[in-house]
Amino acid sequence: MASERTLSIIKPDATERNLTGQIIARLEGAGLRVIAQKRVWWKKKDARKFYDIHKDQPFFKGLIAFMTSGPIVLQVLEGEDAIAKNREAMGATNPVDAAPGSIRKDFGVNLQRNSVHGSDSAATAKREIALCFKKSEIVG
Ligand code: IDP
Ligand code: MG
Repeated sequence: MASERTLSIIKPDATERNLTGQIIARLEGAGLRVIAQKRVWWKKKDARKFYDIHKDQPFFKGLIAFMTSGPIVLQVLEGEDAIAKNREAMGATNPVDAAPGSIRKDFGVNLQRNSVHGSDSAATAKREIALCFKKSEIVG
């Protein structure tokens, strides 16, 4: 598997509890390199655009409220098989189902407040990176 890039987000529940550094350490420990990073506070329109794929889900409104409730850290991660590696480091969507030692198991609060986002496919990663970063902000 060649080197890949993926979009990662440290969500408001994690920035609020000052877990940014601990989460970055987990990602680096999993073999991922942070090649772009910025802390932002999304407006509703930013969150709605990013999560457009979920717009018809019953949890959409709550997700948008949560993702705009505080600062988040957007990152581009690079590495061999980065998309799958990141998803593995994150753990399952619901922290109660996440594997021991995963970020969501150790830091997630509940199904919504699950500390991190990671792109789920190459196509999604491309779209999400382009939405969140200018090319000049990514230094690989
Ligand atoms: P993922 O983040 O593991 O890819 P998705 O199904 O893409 O999971 O859902 C996006 C985000 O929406 C989740 O990470 C979580 O924050 C939230 N979410 C997903 N399903 C539910 C739900 O049933 N209730 C509340 N929030 C949910
Ligand atoms: Mg997803």
